[in-house]
Amino acid sequence: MLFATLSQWIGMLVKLLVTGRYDTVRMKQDSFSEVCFGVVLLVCLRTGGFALVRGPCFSDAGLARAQALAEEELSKVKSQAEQLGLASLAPWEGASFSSGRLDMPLKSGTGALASREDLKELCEKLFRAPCVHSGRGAFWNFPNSGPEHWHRDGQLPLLTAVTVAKGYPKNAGFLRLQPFTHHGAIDEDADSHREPKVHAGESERVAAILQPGDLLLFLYSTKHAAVPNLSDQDRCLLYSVYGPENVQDEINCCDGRPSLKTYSKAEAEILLMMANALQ
Ligand SMILES: O=C(O)CCC(=O)C(=O)O
Ligand SMILES: [Fe+2]
Repeated sequence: MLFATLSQWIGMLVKLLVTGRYDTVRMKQDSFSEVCFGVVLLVCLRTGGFALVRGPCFSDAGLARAQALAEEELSKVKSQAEQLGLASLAPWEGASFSSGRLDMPLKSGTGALASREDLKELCEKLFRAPCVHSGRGAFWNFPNSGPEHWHRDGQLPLLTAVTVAKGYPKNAGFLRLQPFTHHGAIDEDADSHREPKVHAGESERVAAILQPGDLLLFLYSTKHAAVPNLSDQDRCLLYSVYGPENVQDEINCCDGRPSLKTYSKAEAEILLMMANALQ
């Protein structure tokens, strides 16, 4: 696909734009360097608010290293929860925005969670500013997680890059995204917390079902949903955030929100009492 002729590229672009099918772009491992490919990605992101690149975009070793890191951190979170007597309140973190899921930011990353020059360059074109790899982590979605939760990550000029290191069943709760809902797009006013109003002319959701090494790119302002994980596997999305040097996500990133790491035993007891009272 990378070596397609110009007319094939134009045909693909039209197909992407007209049919809203974002799953046809393919790339060679570890490289976006082809000019055309970068242009297609930019067009997808600017028009639709996201792009799904069929991989492998990361090496197997890089995926395995990142997955191992995410699993190691998850086991630390679990043992912290046990020490605080909060194990029954899975998935344990104040950082989890809806039941049965966990956004687990990481301070540093390796393999598929390390900084990538091609993603930085893509971001620089997208935001027309010098960009950095400003955050990374894992979105866990556990079996029987809570109901669909539509939202935007915010209005900051930031780009999230997501991949998976393992093959999961289709019903493992992959992200849904609503095209044309990002900042400046036709449906930028679409209600962040409601499902797409298709009868009112808004676009239908697109399921980002990822195979190992695929790459999903989406803007912070693109409306998307966490959905229930109906499989029996812990679904782990490995993510990185890229954006202009001076733009930091204070709310979602490492130090800016409640975490088990900051709870004292006494606070944990209060939390447990409150949770039990709510049940
Ligand atoms: O885990 C998911 O499926 C979605 C996570 C998400 O969108 C978020 O934490 O903002
Ligand atoms: Fe989100």
